[in-house]
Amino acid sequence: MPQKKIALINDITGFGRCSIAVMAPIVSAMKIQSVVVPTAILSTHTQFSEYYFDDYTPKMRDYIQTYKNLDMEFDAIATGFLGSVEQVDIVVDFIRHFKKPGVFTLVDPVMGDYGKLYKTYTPELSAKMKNLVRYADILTPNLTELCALMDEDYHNGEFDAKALTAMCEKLSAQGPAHIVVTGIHYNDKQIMNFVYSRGESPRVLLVDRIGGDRSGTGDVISAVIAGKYLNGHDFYDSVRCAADYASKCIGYCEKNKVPEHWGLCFEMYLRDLIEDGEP
Ligand code: PXL
Repeated sequence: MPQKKIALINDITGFGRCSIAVMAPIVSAMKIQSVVVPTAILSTHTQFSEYYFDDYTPKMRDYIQTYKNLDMEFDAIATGFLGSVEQVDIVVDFIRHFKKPGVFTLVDPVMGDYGKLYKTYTPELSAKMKNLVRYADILTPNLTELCALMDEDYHNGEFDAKALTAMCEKLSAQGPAHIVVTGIHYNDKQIMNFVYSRGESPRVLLVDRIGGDRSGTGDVISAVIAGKYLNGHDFYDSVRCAADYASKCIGYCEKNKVPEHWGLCFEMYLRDLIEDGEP
């Protein structure tokens, strides 16, 4: 079987274990070839008090053009952190060009956390992100991002299953057949992932809550979902693997007192992601 390829449209951040620095090794562990399309280059992620941010927007069209000229093909496209309004148009164009039948798109609408949008998120960019939803087959928002996409108040993160289902149904009608709302604070001991697939009853996946929230968790989760789904697992199973993996990595970080902004020590468990089969 030819090796599968995934285009990762995301930022390159030097320190802090997020985006491509996390996603590329994770999908590689699952024997998938990653093709990086950078959106920005940062020295650290934006949760640090200081970071260098180089917006890659002006270079992206020329960068992508070579893939078009070379008739490059991908099996999946995963998008993450986007740094400018124009970038969303570039990403939409990329998807329209490369999303042939059978190719799936995972959109991680990286916009914010804990009820707040990131500093790089202008209202224009936030509005634009809503356009991208309709190109997604899989959407992986956290609760903050779900609320931002739906123009809903965050309500201190308190939503019941009925409200979550209603929001997912509305979003799904715009495009994505599969949605997982990640990292919902369920109680003091557990975190909930709300798994919605169109036409099916939503399912809840609870994982033990270990310590505080850690940046980069969403990137680890969306990478595992993309890889597992591309390797033929169904959506729920892909999310379950992702939640278990993230949980294990967080456990290691807590045990070793790794600062919360340093991301997840995903390197420690990469071996667990290796899929059986040749070679
Ligand atoms: O993990 C999400 C993410 C990705 N990329 C950058 C970020 C963040 C979250 O803060 O700052 C640059």
